[in-house]
This record gives sequence, C-alpha cells and structure tokens, in this order.
Amino acid sequence: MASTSAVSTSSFVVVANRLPVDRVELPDGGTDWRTSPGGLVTALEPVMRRNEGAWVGWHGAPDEELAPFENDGLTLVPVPLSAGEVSDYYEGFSNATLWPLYHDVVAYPEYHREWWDAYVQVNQRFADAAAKAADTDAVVWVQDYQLQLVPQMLRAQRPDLKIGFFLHIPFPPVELFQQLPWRRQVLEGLLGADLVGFQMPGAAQNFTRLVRQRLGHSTQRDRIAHPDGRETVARTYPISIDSQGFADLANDPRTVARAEEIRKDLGSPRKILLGVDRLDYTKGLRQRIRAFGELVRDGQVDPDEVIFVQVATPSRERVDQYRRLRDDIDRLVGRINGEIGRIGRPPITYLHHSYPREEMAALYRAADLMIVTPLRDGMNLVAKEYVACRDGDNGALVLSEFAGAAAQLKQAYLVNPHDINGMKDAMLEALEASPKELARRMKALRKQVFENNIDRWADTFLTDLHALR
Ligand code: ADQ
Repeated sequence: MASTSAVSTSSFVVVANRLPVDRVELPDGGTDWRTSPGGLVTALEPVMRRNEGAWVGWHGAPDEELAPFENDGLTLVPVPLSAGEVSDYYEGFSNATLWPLYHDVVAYPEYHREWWDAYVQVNQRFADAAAKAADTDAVVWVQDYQLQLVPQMLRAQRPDLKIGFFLHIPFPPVELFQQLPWRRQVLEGLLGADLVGFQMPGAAQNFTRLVRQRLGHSTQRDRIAHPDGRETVARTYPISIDSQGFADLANDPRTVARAEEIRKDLGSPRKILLGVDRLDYTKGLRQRIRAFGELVRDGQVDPDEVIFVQVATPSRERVDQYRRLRDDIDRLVGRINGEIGRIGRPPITYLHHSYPREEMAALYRAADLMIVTPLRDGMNLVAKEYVACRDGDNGALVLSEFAGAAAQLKQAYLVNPHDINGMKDAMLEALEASPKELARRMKALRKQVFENNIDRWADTFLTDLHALR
C-alpha cells in the first residue's frame, strides 16, 4: 500500500528519469502503485532498504504534482513534468537528440534549441529534488542520459554529497559527440560527479578524451583533475541481471509447462528462433528479419522445421522515427509471411506486445536460438536473460559485436548486424551445431552471467564511490 508522508532526508538517493513504480487501477475505481519489474530496482532495493534510501523520478503522468510517498517500504519522490516538457525534454532532447547521437547516429539526431532549454529546466528540477531529499554527506546515484546535467547542478547546491553517475547507453566517439551544440555543457554536467560509470572501456575513454580536448582538464588513465583540485573518476561497470532470479523463474514448473505449450502452439517445430527487443531502430530488427527471410526463401531453412518468433515491445510511439520503424517492420514481416508462408504456418510470428517476466522466461526456455543483433547497444540485457533461463547446456546465442554484452559473452555466435550474409551463416552454423559444441559455448556463457550479476554491478560501483575522496 502506498501512503503519503512528510519525507525526511536519506543517506542514499537514486535519481532516475522514472520512478520504479507504475500506477494501477483497483477494482473499486481507486488507484495504487505497483513496483515495476526491472533489474535496476531489484539491484538497488536492498541498498535502499539498508540506508532508508529515497528514489527521485517522474511518476509517468504529465501535468500532475504528487507529494513524496512510501511504497513497499521505499521512499519515492515524484518530480512533476508538464505535457510540454514530456514532449521537449523526454521525447525530444532525450530520445530524438541524445539517443540517436549516442548510438552511432544510426538515426539522424535532431538539434532544437527549445528542446535543450527544456532539458536544462527539467534537469534543474531533478537536481533540486535530489538536493532536498539527501542527508548531509549522503551518496546520490544519478542514472542515465536524460539527467546528464544533474551531477553539476547538484554539486553547486550540495558540495558535501558523494555523487555517482551511470550511463546505461553507449558514450559516442569524439567525432560524433562534437556535433552536439551543447557538448561543453553536457561534459561539465557529468563532471559534477565523483564517479562516472560506463558500460564499456571504450565509452570511458571517449569521455576522458573529450574532457581533455574540449575542456583542457588534465587526465591520467581513469582520473580527471579539475582546476579546483577536485577529481572525477571515469570507469567501466558492465551492468547485468538478477541471474538467479531469472533461473528460478525459468525452472518453476509453471514456466516449464508454459514453454512446452508455446512450442506446441507453434506447431512443435524442430527449432525455434527468438528475438525480444523494445521496438527501437538501434536493435537491428530489419536486418535480422531480412536475414531469416532470405534463409527461408532460398531453401536453406525449411519453414516446416524452423520458425522465428519476434517479440517487440511498443516503445516511444510518439517519436516520429519509432512510428516509421513500426510500419516498416509490419510491412517486412507481412511481405515475408505473404510470400513464403503456408496456411496456418507463417515462418515469422510477430508479437507487438509487452509481456510479464514469467512469459518472457517461458519464451527464453522454449527458444533454441536467441537472436540479438543491435546495431549499437550499451549492454543488452535480453542476451543475459536468455542465458540465465537455460537450464541445460543447450540453446545458442547469436549476438551482435556492437552490443556491450559481446565483450563478456564471447562464446556467443558473434555477428556484424550490417552483414546480412554473415548473419545468415551464423544462424545456420548455430542451427546445425552439435550438442557438444552448443554445450561448450553455453557452459561458458552461463558461468559469465552467474558470476557477474546485478548485485555485483551495484556493489562494485557503490564501493568505488565510497572509496573516493
Ligand atoms: P534497453 O534498450 O531497454 O535498455 P535491454 O538491455 O535489452 O535494452 O533491456 C530490455 C529489457 O526489456 C529486458 O529486461 C527485457 O526482458 C525487457 N523486454 C523486452 N521486450 C519485452 C517484452 N515484449 N515484454 C516484456 N519485457 C520486455 C537500456 C540500454 C541497454 C542496457 C540497459 C540496462 O539500451 O543497452 O543493457 O538499458 O543498462
């Protein structure tokens, strides 16, 4: 049950664009909050409970101001956004400027001064809310690309705080970042943190190089020296999942039964290929669907034996590029199924839905081959979730070299998603691999995913942050 209370200050504060809760309607017409499932909240919940932590974020509805409240023992501090701010700060600057720019410009980033103004204004509001929620000498952990100015804005008000920042998406190479008309402000914003965390070593290096070149700060390996004697450290913390949680879910008898049912519903094919993504142009859906379509069309894969299930969660549907992508994928799947499908047996089953974790785990269990082919991805948790959900040493992962996860999941079938023929070869190789070969690869993947879980990620970051200064 949620209850409103006057908030006291906390010694540990998380700041993220969204609060980790969704509003649900009750049968009596009232509403309540339900914790949204997700790795970040799973990882941070124990730390929050130990420290009576607070989470600062938007609650998801525009033009509504809410007082801080408690939910499930966590203190939540809602930050209001107007409808105009959702459009300019969130859909605009965050998702139509920064998102494509930081993902290698795979879509064209738009630069609008009014979007930037909204980004500054909203970041200031988040910083003010965090400053109010944090105890003296508290630790504040700011998350992701929507809030890159918060560290500096927070430090200006509260120099006593220990401030960490983690970027969940890639940090672009110098040549691309230079496009941003507000590049200096973003770098300075991040430098308000004591520790800036990235998914990949290359991202941390891009950042330190930019700080040296553009701001003239001296740097030594992962340390950046400020003119006032302060220091910021830029390091790599590859994020992970609650591996055991996913394994337990996948091994639950209900999930096992559901996975069998899914196989049956799909006509008990010899092999099931699976793709699971937010419907996003960075995820390489077009390339992957084309590759599979060609394999079937050219007779290299028999659609009576092998079928492909693509689950795509609706995402950012008010942003133009995403609307267009949705139409493109609908058309592409329709064309392939129309050309080579038989009655009741489409080669591609396309589901444009979000599913509960139980259903995701059943899908992962049912799939013989997981296809993860982003053109660029900070990490990609789907790849790790799949590995965690395999109970035996079977199944195979086809993974893009351009996902952060590729640096850790080296025994996957690694592919360049721009190379359609290369992807087709990898899919065929994985489809035809011997059980021994699959087991060799899967054993190594599972070891990686279970040794490096989300708790370890959060602990390492927070231990490093505490040790600084
Ligand atoms: P995302 O771009 O959202 O995350 P990803 O890491 O794959 O990408 O996480 C997606 C999550 O959504 C997974 O937990 C997955 O299970 C879930 N999901 C996908 N489709 C779903 C569906 N149809 N129904 C229900 N759940 C679904 C960003 C970065 C990534 C980085 C993460 C974490 O872009 O690179 O790995 O943050 O830092």
